[in-house]
Amino acid sequence: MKTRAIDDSEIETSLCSLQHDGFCVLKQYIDPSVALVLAKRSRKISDQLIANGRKTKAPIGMQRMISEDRLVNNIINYDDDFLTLASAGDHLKILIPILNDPYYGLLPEKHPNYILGQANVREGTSALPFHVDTRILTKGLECWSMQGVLALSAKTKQTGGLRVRPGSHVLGQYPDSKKVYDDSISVDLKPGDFVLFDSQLHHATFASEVNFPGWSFNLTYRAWWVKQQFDFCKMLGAKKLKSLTPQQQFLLGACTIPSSDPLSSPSMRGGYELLETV
Ligand SMILES: O=C(O)CCC(=O)C(=O)O
Ligand SMILES: [Fe+2]
Repeated sequence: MKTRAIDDSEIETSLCSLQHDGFCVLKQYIDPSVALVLAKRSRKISDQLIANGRKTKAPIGMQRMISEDRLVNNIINYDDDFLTLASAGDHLKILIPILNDPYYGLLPEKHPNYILGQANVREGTSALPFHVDTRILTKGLECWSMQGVLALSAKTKQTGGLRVRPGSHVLGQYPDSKKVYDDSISVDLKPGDFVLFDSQLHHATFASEVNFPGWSFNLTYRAWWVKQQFDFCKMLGAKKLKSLTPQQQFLLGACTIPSSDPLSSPSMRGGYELLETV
């Protein structure tokens, strides 16, 4: 799965946008034609799961309203291209200064020490009201959770695209989900474009006005010490895990699994040498 290289100067400008606006857009991070293939594949995987009676369980709370949309949680479990996209590629470099624990200490320098929280595909049928995706909010630039939306189809106002309130990531406030904010803007994405944003950025989605709403690959990355929403290592199994690079395995949580051994060290973190035993 080929992603575009992101050089140091683009990392710098992306970090500036993230700091200032709470989001940045990587244009054509994957080839548009590849994105469209992945959109088709998402639809097919969703169809197959539904046909086999394996519908994703709905989220609890406000996000329940998207449970009727076509979505596949943990698409990385069904398709290796999505697994590679979630766990490798230069977008991970942009997140290092934001999500890395500077005191982790057990990995080579400049390797990510944050982990994957979620990796889902969704067809943007219904509108999501303004919300944030963290349970606690920090004021200012402090950030422990980042998200990515990789457009597999065009994502616009018409196709159920994303809207954000630039700068709202520093407010340390929850948005009012009943409000449509005047300072919000639409983040129009072409197939293959990738938006990264702070999970504390006030964001929403439009309701789709067309028969074929846009698909997106929605990713969450979090600091290593945040409880993982899914046990990806168990989900994928040892054989699949071992076929991946140490960095990919780390990202899936393989070096930060809570121990069930009462005698083990309470420091939940480890280096790549732990991978021998997972
Ligand atoms: O599908 C999208 O564009 C983003 C959805 C979203 O904000 C969410 O699931 O929290
Ligand atoms: Fe969200």
